[in-house]
Amino acid sequence: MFKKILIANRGEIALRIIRTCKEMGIQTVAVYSTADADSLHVKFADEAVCIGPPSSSESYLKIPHIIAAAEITNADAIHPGYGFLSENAKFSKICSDHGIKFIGASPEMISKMGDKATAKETMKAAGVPCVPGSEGILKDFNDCKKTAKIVGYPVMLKATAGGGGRGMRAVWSEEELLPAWEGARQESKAAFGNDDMYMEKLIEEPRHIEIQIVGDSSGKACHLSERDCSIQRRHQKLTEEVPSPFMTDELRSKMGEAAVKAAQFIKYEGAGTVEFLVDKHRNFFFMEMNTRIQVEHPITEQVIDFDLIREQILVAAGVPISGKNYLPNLHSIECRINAEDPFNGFRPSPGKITTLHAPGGHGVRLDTHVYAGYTIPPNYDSMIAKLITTAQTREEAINKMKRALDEFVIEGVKTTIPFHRALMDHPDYLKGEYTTKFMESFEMGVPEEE
Ligand code: MV4
Repeated sequence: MFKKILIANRGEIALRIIRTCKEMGIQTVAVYSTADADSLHVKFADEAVCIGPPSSSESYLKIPHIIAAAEITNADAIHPGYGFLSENAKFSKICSDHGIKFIGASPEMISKMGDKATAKETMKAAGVPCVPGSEGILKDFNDCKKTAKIVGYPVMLKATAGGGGRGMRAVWSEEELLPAWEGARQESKAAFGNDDMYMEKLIEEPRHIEIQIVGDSSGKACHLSERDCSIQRRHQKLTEEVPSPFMTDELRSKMGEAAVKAAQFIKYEGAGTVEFLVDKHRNFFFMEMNTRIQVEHPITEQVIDFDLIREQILVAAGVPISGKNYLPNLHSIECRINAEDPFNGFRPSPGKITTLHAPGGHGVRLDTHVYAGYTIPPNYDSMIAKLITTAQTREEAINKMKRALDEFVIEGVKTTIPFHRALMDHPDYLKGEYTTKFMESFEMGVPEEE
């Protein structure tokens, strides 16, 4: 087992990893930028190394600084968390070249699943349902036009180096195809240095339902049920829940089986997530595979009483998994609390937190790194807390979330707490009737008097 793990991340996920390491008796090393000198992950770790100035590119993304921190502290493993270098094949390779265990996927796996057209062709070969579309990358515009005719409009053009909605265009008719093709390729070239595109039939008003999987070095894999992540704004998840209100036992078993088949086919090691699009007829289609721990992992942990970070560490240390699948027997909801103003286009609202009262009580979990007196730096992602409630039924979990949000006091900065509180009163949300289109029609009321 590892003696010392360096956490190459910040904020709530760094704290989350440090907590599990402490419970496992593993020493921890935090890395931090000068903007995070007062951050809790620095205070909670056994050791801490400053790796650079506030900008991510000069600190949390600076591979030589992170490797140097691991070497001077003699860490034998690195946990990348999510975001930053968590799905960077070069970083995974450099870790193994330095004899440091990367607690995540191999460089080959990251590259394979990171190339979306390759990931899809791999899943097709594994027998996982995929959206009808092009055979891999489109050769040129003629191929694009021909393929669209065969697939039939509307179609979705996607950048193979993209993901998370970047470099993607919905095309409803042939007239729109050329500008969409050129626009998507320019965007993808600029963002990823790669303008290869593939095409899919557009699935209208889909739900985003993902399956958590774990695989080990012996080739065993299992699933830990689904998470419904359909409520997103500009491809940013806002709230997630398990079980999905759209799920049936039959659909869960089919999606779980497909996800495990995918993991076994690619010999996936570690924790991963297979994302699916689900249409209104409950047909499901492979969308993307993520080779990292995800922000929303706590709702899965809550319904099956599991520690996913611990699982990642054990698998990375070569400990075999049991291989049994897990079905949810509770209901859990996560609300992502961001330092943003929901009454002004969710614009970021960094600054000093002057007052903080954290919610608590039975079935309430708060994963956060912030505290009264903490100054939220403007340099990073705006998420400051994840509020998770768990209960026997969806209604009880929603009621608990309402009560917890009403208790949650943060002053000094704007937050999305009022948005989540309004969401918990929205009739369609309460009925569990929502798709990825939900936020297009969601309006915030007027703010309460200060
Ligand atoms: C789609 C789609 C409809 N049809 N593919 C968005 C980001 C990336 N995960 C893929 N996405 C989509 N792919 C086909 N063939 C609709 C989306 C989509 C979406 C998917 C999941 C969650 C939110 C979304 C918001 C807009 C579009």
